[in-house]
Amino acid sequence: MFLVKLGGSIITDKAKEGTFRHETVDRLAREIKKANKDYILVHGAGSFGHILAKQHRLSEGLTEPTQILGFAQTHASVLRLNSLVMDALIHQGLPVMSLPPHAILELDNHQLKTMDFTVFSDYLKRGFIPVTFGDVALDSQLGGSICSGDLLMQALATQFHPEKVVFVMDEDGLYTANPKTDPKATFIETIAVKDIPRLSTGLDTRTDVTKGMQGKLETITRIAQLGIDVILVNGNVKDRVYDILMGNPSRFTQIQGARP
Ligand code: IP8
Repeated sequence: MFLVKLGGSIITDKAKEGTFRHETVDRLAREIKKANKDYILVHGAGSFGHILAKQHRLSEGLTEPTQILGFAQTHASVLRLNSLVMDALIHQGLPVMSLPPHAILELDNHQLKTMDFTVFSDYLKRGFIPVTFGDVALDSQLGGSICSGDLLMQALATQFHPEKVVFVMDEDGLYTANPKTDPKATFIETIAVKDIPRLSTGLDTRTDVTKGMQGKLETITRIAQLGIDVILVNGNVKDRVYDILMGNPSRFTQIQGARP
């Protein structure tokens, strides 16, 4: 099984609230269909989630009554994004079933407390493709907070030990420094998970309540420490996702999972 996350920066325009990247998602859905693997898919919230979540300070927990409506509005917005993604996948003939995180898990101070994994395995067994996404969720310490797609990737990788874990993003992969700000940044094709802490990426400055690239590196490290290889690929370039899924040569970063 392949665990694939379509990042929020690839399926939405992160700078413009509620802007869906139709053509890109349609093409990615075609590539996923063409590769014809077993999948669990996860997608980020992009500008359907992060702007509202930041506005209502949802990652700090629910402390004020006004946040309750903001929480519901954020959920409604990510559901709209999810339904656009589901439409694109269904249109390609992929049998996707949406599993909204807030209904199947609980957090405890931002960490996963409980999650229903059986619904994922039951759908997989019957030939479906489970799809889940960055959402708001109840949190036993904070009342409510944010459940990022990256946290879901980590939980699902731990539970299912997929053959490949793929993060589809708007960069070719990892660089020795932040390529958006440092012209001397060089591209990394392969890196062992133990060498990840030496990278300095610089923080992504766009609105991202779940810590941007720095947070992603923490997630990737935890997944690779399970002994699973993690691949980062640019979803803006045609056929890269298809090639990764097929094992064809392409441009991407592979983080080698810890070897015993
Ligand atoms: O885009 C964040 O999920 P992510 C979810 O995967 C919300 O980090 C609601 C902002």
